[in-house]
This record gives sequence, C-alpha cells and structure tokens, in this order.
Amino acid sequence: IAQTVRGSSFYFAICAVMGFTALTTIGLSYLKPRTDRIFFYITAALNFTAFIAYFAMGSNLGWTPIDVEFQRSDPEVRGTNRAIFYARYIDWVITTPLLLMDLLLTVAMPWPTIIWVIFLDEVMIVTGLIGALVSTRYKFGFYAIGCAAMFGIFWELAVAGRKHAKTLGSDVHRVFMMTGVWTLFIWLLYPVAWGVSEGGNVIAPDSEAVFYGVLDFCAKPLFSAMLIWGHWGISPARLGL
Ligand code: RET
Repeated sequence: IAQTVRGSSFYFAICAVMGFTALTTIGLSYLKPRTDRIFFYITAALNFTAFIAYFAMGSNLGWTPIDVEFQRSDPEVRGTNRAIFYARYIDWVITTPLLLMDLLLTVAMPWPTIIWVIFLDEVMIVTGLIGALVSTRYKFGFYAIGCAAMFGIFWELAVAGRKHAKTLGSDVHRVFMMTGVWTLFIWLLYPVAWGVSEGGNVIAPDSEAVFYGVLDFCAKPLFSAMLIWGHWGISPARLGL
C-alpha cells in the first residue's frame, strides 16, 4: 500500500507550516542580541529539519516497501506490502534531541543528564525505525525497547526536570510546565500512531500522513510558539547559557 496524491498534499501543507515557523523564529531572533539567541536557533533548526523531511515525503520520497506478515482484509490496507516512510526517522533522530534540549536547557539541567536523555531518545527512534522495517513479529520487540526508552525520558523530565524548574523562579517553572506537559501528552501518541501504521498495518499510509502530521504540528510549531513566547522575558544568562 502506498500513499496517494491526498497524502502527498497533506505532507506539503505541513511542510509549509514548518517552513513558516522556522523563518518566523529566525526573524524574531533578530530582536534579541546574538548572545541571547540559543532557544531561537535550536527551535528554528528543528522546524527547518521537519520542513525538509516533509518536502521529501510530500514528493513521495524517503520510503521503502516492506513485506506485511499479518495480512488484512480491509480494502484500505489489503496487500502484501506497505510503504514505510523512513524519512520520518531521519527527521526525528535530529529533531527530538533538539526538542529535549529546548526543555532541558530551560531548567538548566546538568550536561550529564542531557547526554543521558539524548541517548535514551536515540534508542527510542532507532528501535522504532528497526521495528518499522522488520517484517516478522520481532518488530514488536524493538518497539517495546523504544517504549521503555521513552518512559525513561519521561521520568527525567517529570521528576528531575520539575525539581530543577522549581528552583529557578516562577517564570521558568511556568514555561517548563507548559511545554513539558504538552510534550509528554503529545509524545505518548506517537507509539499509538506507530502501532496502527508501521506496526499493525491497520490504517492506510494516507491516514498515517494525517495522524503523524497532526502530531508533528503539535510537537513542533505549536511547541515552538509556546517555548519562544515563554522565554521572551527570561535571560539565557540566568540559566547559565
Ligand atoms: C516510536 C516507535 C517505537 C516506540 C516509541 C516511538 C516514539 C516516538 C516519538 C516520536 C516523537 C517525535 C516527535 C517529532 C517531532 O515532530 C519511534 C514511534 C516510543 C515519541 C516529537
């Protein structure tokens, strides 16, 4: 099963939003001195990366067919092959560490913790990719490892992150809680989308485009707006940056 022109148009729509968000973030950075632009650059970079990934997927590139082990009778997903968009994972392996840096630098997390959380994040994305490409039931073994890594990340954010946020004043605490709770909620839906797309082949690639597209819109442009807005009055120097 491959995507159709409708899936492609949806990817291009999200592509445009990602490009707009990236350019707006760069534009806004000019209102701050060069030394105070760290969150602008991280945030612009993750939206630019998504812009490129969505450009590829809209152009119907960055996918490969896999054999489907469990055949389905639903006409939407009937067939022995399914298109897997590995381009997503190239996007995520770059952008999810940047999103986590946005969150962890907001609460001045020590570097050892940041490096550990980024490692867990790489495990999550790479096992997700391997699981997506594997045709046998072992794919869910990789998926389970990815889920465990995700809960490790959640633990660091919800426990250590929140503790740090409390020591840094109410404005920092507020932006961390807003973007952090949003992240936990949205990220939790990615393994659900995976389960019905790459995992279980329950929904067609066009529906997958919408499911992941809406999630990516929430996790990147909406997240970015909240983060940049929340940081406006906070000097990075206060966070040791
Ligand atoms: C996978 C499958 C393996 C198990 C888990 C996953 C989680 C992925 C997540 C992705 C987040 C992506 C974001 C992209 C930015 O737009 C890899 C689907 C847990 C949480 C935020």
